[in-house]
Amino acid sequence: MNGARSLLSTLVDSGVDVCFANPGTSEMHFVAALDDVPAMRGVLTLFEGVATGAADGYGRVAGRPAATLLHLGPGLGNGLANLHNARRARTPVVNIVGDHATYHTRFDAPLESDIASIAGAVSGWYRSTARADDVAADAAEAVAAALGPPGCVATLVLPADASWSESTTGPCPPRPVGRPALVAADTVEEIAKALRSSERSALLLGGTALRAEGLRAGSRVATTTGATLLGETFPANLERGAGIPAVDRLGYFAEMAEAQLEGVSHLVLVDAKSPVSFFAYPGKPSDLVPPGCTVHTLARPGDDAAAALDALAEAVGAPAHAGAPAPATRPGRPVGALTTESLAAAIGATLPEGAVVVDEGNTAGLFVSGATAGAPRHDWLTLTGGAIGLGLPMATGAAVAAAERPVLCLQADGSAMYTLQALWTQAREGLHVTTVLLSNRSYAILNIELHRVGADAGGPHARRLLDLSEPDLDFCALARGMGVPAHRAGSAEDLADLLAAGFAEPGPALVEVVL
Ligand SMILES: Cc1ncc(C[n+]2csc(CCOP(=O)(O)OP(=O)(O)O)c2C)c(N)n1
Ligand SMILES: [Mg+2]
Repeated sequence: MNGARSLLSTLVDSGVDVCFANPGTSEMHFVAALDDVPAMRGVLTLFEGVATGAADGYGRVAGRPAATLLHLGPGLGNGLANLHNARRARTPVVNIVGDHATYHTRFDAPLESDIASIAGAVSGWYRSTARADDVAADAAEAVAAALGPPGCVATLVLPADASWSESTTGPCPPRPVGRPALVAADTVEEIAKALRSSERSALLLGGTALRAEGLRAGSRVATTTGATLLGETFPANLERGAGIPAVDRLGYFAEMAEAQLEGVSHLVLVDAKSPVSFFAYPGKPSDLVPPGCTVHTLARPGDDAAAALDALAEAVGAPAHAGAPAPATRPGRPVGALTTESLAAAIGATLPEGAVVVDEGNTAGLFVSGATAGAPRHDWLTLTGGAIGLGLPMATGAAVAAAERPVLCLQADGSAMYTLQALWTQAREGLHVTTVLLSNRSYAILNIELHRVGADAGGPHARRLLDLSEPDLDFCALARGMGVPAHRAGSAEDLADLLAAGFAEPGPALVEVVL
């Protein structure tokens, strides 16, 4: 058995059985070993940003890592933006980066590059394997590191000679996986005391606290104490819909978040960061904690946030059935012209039970969250790190992780063009993803930001850099060219029909909405 085969077997034994790959010469033994270890599903992506975004989506939905296979520093670099989003989401990912054979490094061949520096920007764990005999143990360690908790991107560099040389050790058994830490009782008691005071308080839930269990406990605390229940702006995987308590997510624009936090004297962080403005704006604060507000940390990343919230609910004397689950209400099927409101209603009217919603809808998707608040239970995955070009890849990975669930990808046009070739992988793998392509033919948010940062209104040269017309992108033609059936919705009722068909039929579909 060579190093590559010992690596694949170890990954599979450790629960990593999907690899989103874009290989090169240094990875050929890994590729060849896929036929020796058929339990590993290799999924070809046509750009590394698709591989890494898919691994992020997979990890967020499956709760365990997928592997990537990337080609030296340049391949890893191509995948960096979506690894950045994965790092922010604390998604478990095992990055396998092929490298030159160890003895080849000193010749400084063209693809020789500083992999460690590139990986350092996103990796919570990093190792370059020295020998074939080390590959399996390193891989088992990488999986355990990726799982955390909290999850992280673990990068294992695999030199070609470690891959092709004989492994005398063979595969390595899985490493024990860490468990979420329990929050100390006195931390809970101290926060309960603050919440029992007459001052205004808010709970800010993020990360793992945004699953149903944490939301139920958080809602019990909020309804009992009068605290406001808030969620972070860009959750990794928010569980929502009928029967699950809703959270108001903090607004993206600082003034919206400031209004939500106004007058709060106690802010309790639950696996969430203290709120800051997404960008700096001249003359505006970066720190969004109101003056005089005390920030308490109930749970940090890696802590058992749901258990901490449960303990807090008990400590404030919340009855078991306190809490405010979202009622089952959905908009009627809309008719008439397609607008940001009517497209949201079409989605709200049709979203099926158990859907995974991947939200890179940006400005045109603004109303979809509200229109789906009472839809059947679903998951909501967002752009955690603000690096656009995640939606289509993340939907791809989510659909691989949950083949039995429909995936809705809300995809803004500008962001779509970064990683459009994810559609080809969806077609090839037969993935059940329905993409709503929101074509406003603009970097609309940047037109808003242009004013907000205090830059000039923008002359024709400035506007040309924020405009996506001339030529208009034909997303139906682009999708069909990659094997994905596509239609342009002509009206709101048309969109509702196309969505219902997309959700009902297996395989990918794209619906273009021109706004
Ligand atoms: C990797 C990366 N490159 C560039 C940007 C800057 N950026 C933020 S939003 C945006 C345009 C988004 O346009 P689109 O996806 O069409 O959404 P819209 O604003 O039109 O709703 C750009 C280029 C970014 N956030 N991330
Ligand atoms: Mg746009």
